Amino acid sequence: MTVPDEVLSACRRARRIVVLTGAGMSAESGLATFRQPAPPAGHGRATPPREGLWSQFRPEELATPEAWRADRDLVWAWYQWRTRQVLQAEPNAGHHALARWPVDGTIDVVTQNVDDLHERGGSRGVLHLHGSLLAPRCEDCGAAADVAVLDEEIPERLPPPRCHHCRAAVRPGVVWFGEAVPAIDAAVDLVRGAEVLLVVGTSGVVHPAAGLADLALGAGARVVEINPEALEQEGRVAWRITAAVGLPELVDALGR
Ligand code: BV8
Ligand code: ZN
Repeated sequence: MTVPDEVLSACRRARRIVVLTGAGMSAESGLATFRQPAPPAGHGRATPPREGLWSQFRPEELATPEAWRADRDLVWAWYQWRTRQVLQAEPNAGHHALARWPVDGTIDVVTQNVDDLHERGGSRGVLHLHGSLLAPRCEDCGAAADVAVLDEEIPERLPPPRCHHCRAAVRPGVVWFGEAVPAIDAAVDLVRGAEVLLVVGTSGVVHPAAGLADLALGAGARVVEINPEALEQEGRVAWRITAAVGLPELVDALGR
């Protein structure tokens, strides 16, 4: 599968490129996406989907302040289980490709993901729109908390640790549904200055992140959807390929 000419020529000409990634970026590292069944065959998950209590919930039901206030032990255990999955996963060829982009100073990574695979794949200055599993913080004073993840099976309920400063509960360092997205203004500035927006592995359901592609189109940028699924989004170049196959091909072609 070769890189479509219009993708290659747009990336060759661009002075600034923003890459907006979603859960599909980490699918080939074995991490489950949000709205999809298991990753494509051959990309086995790090661990099978959780049976038992959590399988009765959709992520949107647990990833909210209401769920946290209603049952901190359930929500904390779910996030610890997800964090353990991330720590057991490795960056894939797509993460590594973005870190070796062949033209200096033209690429900024903005991710919806809460894993650290872009950083472990070598990217610097990654903008996390939805926070990070690796940055738990106090729910009251906001102090960063240093939390060791259990290295055995995570129970279905686990009381969150207490803040060293004020003794309130430590919460996951992510942005929940219904919470503001502090990094969105920085992401808007980056997208406004880009000639190309590569949208990799996102279903474009979650706002305000999903609005960045329309913002880019409105600013005259070329928007490329890198996704094995046909999303049929107006005005965008659809490159039906997975992240770990397409991004290395693009970076290799740009470097030739
Ligand atoms: C806010 C952290 C206001 C937590 C996450 C109705 C309409 C529009 C919007 C709303 C609405 N009702 C409510 C809203 C707002 C809401 C929202 O958008 N809801 C959606 C569900 C409709 N948004 C919010 O609440 C946001 N905040 O609006 O605040 C405000 C303002 C001021 C003051 C107070 C409040 C906050 C949203 C952040 C939520 N947090 N994550 C956690 O992770 O637990 S979002 C969560 O979804 C993840 O971060 C994830 O990244 C994100 C988006 O999902 P995707 O990444 O797209 O993943 P998905 O599975 O959907 O798709 C994967 C894609 O990959 C697929 O297309 C697949 O084909 C593709 N793929 C698969 N394999 C591969 C691949 N692609 C490439 N390669 C592969 N191998
Ligand atoms: Zn505190």
